[in-house]
This record gives sequence, structure tokens and C-alpha cells, in this order.
Amino acid sequence: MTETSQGSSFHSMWRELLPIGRHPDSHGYRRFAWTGADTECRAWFKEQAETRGLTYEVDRNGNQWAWLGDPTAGDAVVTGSHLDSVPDGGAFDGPLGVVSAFAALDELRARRAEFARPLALVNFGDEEGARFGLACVGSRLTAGQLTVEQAHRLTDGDGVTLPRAMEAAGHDPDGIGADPERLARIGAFVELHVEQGRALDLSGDRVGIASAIWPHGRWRFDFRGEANHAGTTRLVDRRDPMLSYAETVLAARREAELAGAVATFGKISVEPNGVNAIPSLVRGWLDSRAADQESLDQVVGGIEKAAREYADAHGVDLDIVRESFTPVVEFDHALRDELARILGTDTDLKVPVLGTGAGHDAGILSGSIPTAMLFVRNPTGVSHSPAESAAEDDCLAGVLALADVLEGLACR
Ligand code: HGY
Ligand code: MN
Ligand code: MN
Ligand code: MN
Repeated sequence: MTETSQGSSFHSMWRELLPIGRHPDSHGYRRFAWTGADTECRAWFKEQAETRGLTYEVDRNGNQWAWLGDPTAGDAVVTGSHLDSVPDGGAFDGPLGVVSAFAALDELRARRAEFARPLALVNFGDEEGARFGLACVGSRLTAGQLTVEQAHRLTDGDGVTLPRAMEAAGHDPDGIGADPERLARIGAFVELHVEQGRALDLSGDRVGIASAIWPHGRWRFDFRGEANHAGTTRLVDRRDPMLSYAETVLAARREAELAGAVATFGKISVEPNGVNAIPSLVRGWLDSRAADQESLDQVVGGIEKAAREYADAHGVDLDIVRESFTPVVEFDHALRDELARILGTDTDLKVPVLGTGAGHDAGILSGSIPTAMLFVRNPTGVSHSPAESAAEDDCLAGVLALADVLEGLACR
């Protein structure tokens, strides 16, 4: 890190972001797309861009961009991540990549680097999908992986549609949709992210390069039975969807173990949701991921089969809807090798290459442009929780690695 200390630029940005959207009781972040906390984060991004004299713009899908050099020149190098969070998420998932992007630019300016390609810093909208149920909405729209019609049907828990939510937050939703012209101007996208696992902790490395993202998806299970009195309805007379749901949760664990995959029911809604009423509806959302498509098919197929059997056994109707799916992503081999070459020239920095079960905007964009990812060590591996962490030194090592990568790709 150079003397002007990009460490201090990193710290001051980090301190500014830290209070935004943090719940006073849980200490977790609730930065949901197009809400007040998200708007504050977006204002912070705009200010960072303007403070640095970068050309600021919001694209048709609400993603924020900060350009150094001519945005229309083509072959741009882009870095960044997202600022939204899961319910009660940690401070690092997303923001580390955005703050590191600005800090890396500060580092390159301190090095007096001369840019040969345009550089853009980006904050993708609604990466986590916490509000509308679909992850990576901003990058999916841009890449044409989410149609305008599908986007119009996205609705939050209060019945607010995505376009209305955008509008309420001051973004005109009329122009949303695929943006191939923008993607055509990008030569490479590199996303830095906190690791969401312990591979780097176990290998003793501060920074790693991503190899692949597991195929993953979300499925909604609607178990419909019959609401009735909890005190007066004999057990044999019940059609209780909670029972089939509970058995399905246990089946998911079993099937995931069998397939060497992961399966999680992390969200549930119950109707009528009364302590003294047998439910009429239990709606549970399954998130499942595996290293390859075959294992994912096996685990989800096994869970569906078990769920139908349990539903039948309790006289309950079952509908299963696949709400989203992202196929396996192999990051661009040439770009990955280039990153390894750039970072390998630093004598101390070994760069392990690792796969991940977490989804990212980089994964979505990899279908359209060369993308790569850098991971920063997470000492506990905990993520999507207020306990998510990364050591200060490791974050600064990440900034330097990103600066080296950007210098190698974009500078003379
Ligand atoms: O992996 C996920 O759940 C999300 O894309 N961050
Ligand atoms: Mn996440
Ligand atoms: Mn993330
Ligand atoms: Mn009564």
C-alpha cells in the first residue's frame, strides 16, 4: 500500500457505509433493493464517484456506474459488486467489492498509473433478491436473462411490484431490459468478494481467484391443507400442511447428504398464521446448490418426490414452482490465467483457485463478457449473517490485489 495510504481511503469509506441499514437489535443489515437503506447506499456510491471526478450514471436497470475515461470507447475494464443485503446480512458481502473498487482506483492514482482502457466501477442493483425473491435482478436484466415481462411480475411481500418500487425510489422503470450495447463496451469484469467459506482460511492465503460457481436455484413449495380449530379437531380428521412441510425439510437434509450437495429451507410463510389454528397453507422456499448439474437434479428430484409422498399421506395438495435457476458458471479461463499471472508476480501472494456455492453478478455476466472474481479470506466462513467477517489486513491485501489486477489489465 502506498504512502498516501489507500488503507485510510478504505477505512473512511467503510466507516461511512457501516451504519446504513444496520438493525439496532440484530446488528444485521437490512439493505433491501429500492428501500430507504438501499437509497442511502446508492447516494453514498454517487458521492464517491463525484468526489473522485468520475463520470456517474445510472443505467436503464438501475445499476450505478462510475467511469474513468470515455464510457463509449469500448473494451472497458469494470470492477465492483453490490450494496444490498440479505435479511440481517453481514457488512462484507457486496460492500467489500464496491469499497475495494474505489480504494483500488485511489491506489492506482497514487501510483500514477496511466490508463490505456476505460475503467468503470459498478454497483449492481438487487443482487441478493431479498425483496423480490430473485437474485441478481440488475445484472440479469442487463444480460437479458430476465425478460421485461418477468421483471414486471416480480412482487415483494407487501404486493409492491419491482417497477413501482423503482419508481418510488426515483428510478424510471420504463426503460428496463436487456442492454447488449453496454455489455459490448466491456472487455472484462472483475468482482472482488468476501469468501463465503473457509477455503482461504484453511489454505492460509489472504486472497484467491474464483474458478466456478455451482449451479443453483430457488423452488417454492406450496402445501395446501385445511384450516381448522387447534383445540377441537381430532388428529385423524386433520389435513395439516405443516406436517408434510416438516417432513420435507428433513428429506431435504437427507437428499443433500446423499448427493454431496446443499439444500436449505430458509424462508416460510404460513396461513392463517395463528397459534390456535391448523394452517391452511404452508409455503416454504428451497434453495439448493451442487457442484454439478447432475447432483443438483438428483437432490431436487429427491426432495420433490419425498414432498409429494408426504403431501399425499396427509391429504394435502402440493404445488412446486421453480422460481429461479442459474446454471453452472466457469469463469473465463484466459482472464483467470491473466489474474493468476498478474498476482503471481508478487512474491508473497499465492493465489489459490477455488469454486463457490454462492451466486454473484459476475456469474450472470459471464454468459456475455469475460468475467473473473477475487475472494478475500473470511476467518470463520460465516456469511449471510451479522457474524460475517474479514480481517482488516486481508481487506487491504484484497484492495492491493485488485489494484494490481486493474493495473495489469487497464494500464500501460
Ligand atoms: O448466492 C446467493 O444467494 C446470492 O446470489 N448472493
Ligand atoms: Mn450474498
Ligand atoms: Mn454478494
Ligand atoms: Mn373460539
